Amino acid sequence: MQNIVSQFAIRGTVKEIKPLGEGLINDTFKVVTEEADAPNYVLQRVNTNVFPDVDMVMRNIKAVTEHIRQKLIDRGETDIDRKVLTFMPSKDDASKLYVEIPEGGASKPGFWRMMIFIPDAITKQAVNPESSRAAGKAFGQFQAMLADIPVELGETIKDFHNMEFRLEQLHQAVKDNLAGRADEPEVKDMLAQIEERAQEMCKAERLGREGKLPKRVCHCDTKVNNMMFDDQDNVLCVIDLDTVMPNFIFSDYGDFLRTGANKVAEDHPEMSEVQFDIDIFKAFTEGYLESAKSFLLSIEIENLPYATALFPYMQCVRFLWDYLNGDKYWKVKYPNHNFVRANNQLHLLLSIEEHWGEMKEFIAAQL
Ligand code: GN1
Ligand code: MG
Repeated sequence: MQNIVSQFAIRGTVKEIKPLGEGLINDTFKVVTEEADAPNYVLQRVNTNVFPDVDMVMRNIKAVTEHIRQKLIDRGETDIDRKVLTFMPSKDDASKLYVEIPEGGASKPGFWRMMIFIPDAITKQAVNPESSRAAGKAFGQFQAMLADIPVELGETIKDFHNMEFRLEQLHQAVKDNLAGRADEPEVKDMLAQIEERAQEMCKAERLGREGKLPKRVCHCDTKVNNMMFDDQDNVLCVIDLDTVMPNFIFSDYGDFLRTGANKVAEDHPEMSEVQFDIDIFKAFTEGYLESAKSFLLSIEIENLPYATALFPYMQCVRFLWDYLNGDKYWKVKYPNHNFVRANNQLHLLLSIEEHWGEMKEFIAAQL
């Protein structure tokens, strides 16, 4: 790994390289440097099964981080290296933010990148109403800052949050039945619950086709733990930028609530404890609308309760798809881990459905 690091234009001498974080997709390490005045770094191997076009991913990230950096400078912000990610260029080509390393026996090389490690910052697995409000504001600002990005971003995972496509994938997985799990009674029950809601949940794609709903630059993975906070609970920046791409704004709003407003973790196995936290919903919505109201259309705002339901639904479909395919996409810790995750998301959806009226009223009152 020393050798990989040496291919980037970084400052300082490497003292130590150790695993970092709990990402389910990429492999992540912390690179500690000797010198007190040199930053530490994050080193990451990009999962090319999930992100086949690393060059596109890194071009998107370059455009996004440079655009945000310029906005922060224009606003007179200080401490900018903690407020936007800084990716390190390759030594061979300063315009390239990754290196390719041949891997013994593999047909494709490994793709690696490095970024500055943000000091004195934490990620959270759970939020309280106050940090949710801050997160809502930050994701709204993230979208607002990127509204005038001058380049068209690529779709790094095709049809990533396309509900119609995710349902087709699930139907295919049921047919293929690769892991022999499609006939389990719990799976059949879950499939029935999914089908009942399929039409309603594909509303965004329909509105998009009718030209009523725009795509905007979104983060598309706004889980609670993809945001860094300082020790005062202020949001520093948004991380995990691989999925930044044009999408319906429901993606960022809905995926945050899917994780932040679940009273337990997304793989918590005790279903009676999976509950939607309406206080988190309210705080996050207030923060989000505060920074996003100025550019959102009323059709986007009206459908925020739909977005809240959509993401647990979509994640249920995706986890079940992976379970049926034999756990090829997400790392699992035990054999039915993906089924537990899917069931957890379904229970979150059921709890959200009980709050439908309250969510609608709350949003109407913000306008
Ligand atoms: C993945 O990479 P990570 O762990 O932040 C996934 C998200 C899912 C999430 C579920 C590229 O996110 O879409 O919501 O797992 N990212 C990708 O935990 O598939
Ligand atoms: Mg993450």
